[in-house]
Amino acid sequence: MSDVFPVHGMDSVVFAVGNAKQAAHYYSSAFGMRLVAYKGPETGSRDEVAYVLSSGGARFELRGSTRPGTGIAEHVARHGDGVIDLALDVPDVESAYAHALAHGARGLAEPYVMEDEHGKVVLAAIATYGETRHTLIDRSNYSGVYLPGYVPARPLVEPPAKRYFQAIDHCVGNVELGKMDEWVEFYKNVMGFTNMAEFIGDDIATEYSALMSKVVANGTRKVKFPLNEPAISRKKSQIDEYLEFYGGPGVQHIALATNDILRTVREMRAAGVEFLDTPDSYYDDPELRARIGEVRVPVEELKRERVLVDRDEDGYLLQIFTKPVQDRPTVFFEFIERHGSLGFGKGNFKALFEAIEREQDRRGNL
Ligand code: TYF
Ligand code: FE
Repeated sequence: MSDVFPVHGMDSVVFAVGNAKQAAHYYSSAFGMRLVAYKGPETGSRDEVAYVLSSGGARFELRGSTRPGTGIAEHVARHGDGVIDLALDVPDVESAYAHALAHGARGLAEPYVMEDEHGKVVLAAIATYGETRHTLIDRSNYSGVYLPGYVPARPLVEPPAKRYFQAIDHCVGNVELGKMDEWVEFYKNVMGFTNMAEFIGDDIATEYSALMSKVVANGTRKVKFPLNEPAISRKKSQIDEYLEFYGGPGVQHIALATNDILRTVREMRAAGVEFLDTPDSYYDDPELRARIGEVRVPVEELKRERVLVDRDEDGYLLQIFTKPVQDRPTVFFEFIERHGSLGFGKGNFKALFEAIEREQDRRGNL
C-alpha cells in the first residue's frame, strides 16, 4: 500500500511564550533539555527571539518577542504560553503540501526554501485546529544546528548525566464540542492517518471522563495525535476549562517517551516540576495488581513516585502527568515508558480524570 503522505516523524514542537529566555531556563533545568540554537537581536532577529532545545530526538523551539505587536506577542496575549506548531519531518514537502491542499487543508505557507552555508531546508505550513499549525519540513540537505538564521548555542545549565526523555510520543489536541470527528476526518483525508483502537466514547465519557477522545496516527505509528472534545457532564469538563482559558482549541498535552520514568520523575520533582497525585488506593487495589501482573519494578516503587501503569494485549506502559506548566490551566506534559503497549493508558483514565478534576476543584471549578 502506498503512503499518500509519508512522514518520518515529529520535527519539533514550537511554543509561543511570554518570556522565552526564562522558559529556556525552565526546560533546561527542570526538563533536562540541552540548548542547541538561538536567534535574537544579536543575530539579526530584531523582533523575535527563539531558543531551540533538545533531549535525544525530541526538540522544542521556544519563541518570544522583544516588542509588542509581533505575531508571537499577540498569540501570547490571546492564549498565554502555548503550542503554535507541531512540525512534521517529511521527505517531500512539495508533494505533502499539494496533497494536503487537494484534500481540504488550509495552506498557511506555500513551499519555500531557506538556505545558508550549511545547505538548504524546504518548508511549508498548513493550518490545523484553533491557531495551531503543522509546518512540513525537510532538512535532509541541511547540516546546520536548526534553520538558517539560528546560531549554535551552549547548554544553559549542565544537562543531567542521563536525559529525562528521548522522543515525542504523542501530541494531543483539544477541540470544541462536536468537532472531534471533523478533526479525525481532517487527519485521515489530509495526511492519510488512520484511527488507532484506543478511544473514549460517550459510554465512558458520561460515566467519569467528561470528554471524548479518538486517536489518529500515521502509517508507521511514529506520529500519534489524540483529539479530545468535551462531553456534557456534572461539572465543567476539563476540556471546556482548557478551551475557556486558552481561548479556543489548541494543544493540550505533549507526551514524552522515557526509558526510566522513575528516575525522570524523581529528578524532575527535585527540580520543582509538579505532577498529578494518585491516591494510595490506586496501588492497593487488588484488581489493578491482578490486571497489571509483573512489571519491571515492584508496584511499591511506582506508588512512591505516583506513576500509573496499564496493560493491554501487546504489553504494558508506565505513565505520569504534570500539572499545567504555565499560569493558565492549559498545556501539560505526560511522561510515558512503553513496554510493548501501543495504547494511551485506557485503564488509567478513571484515576487520571479524577486527579485532573481534583485539580480543577482546587482552581474553583463548580
Ligand atoms: O493521550 C491520551 O489519550 C492519554 C489520556 O484529557 C488522556 O494521555 C486523555 C485525555 C486527557 C488527558 C489524558
Ligand atoms: Fe497522552
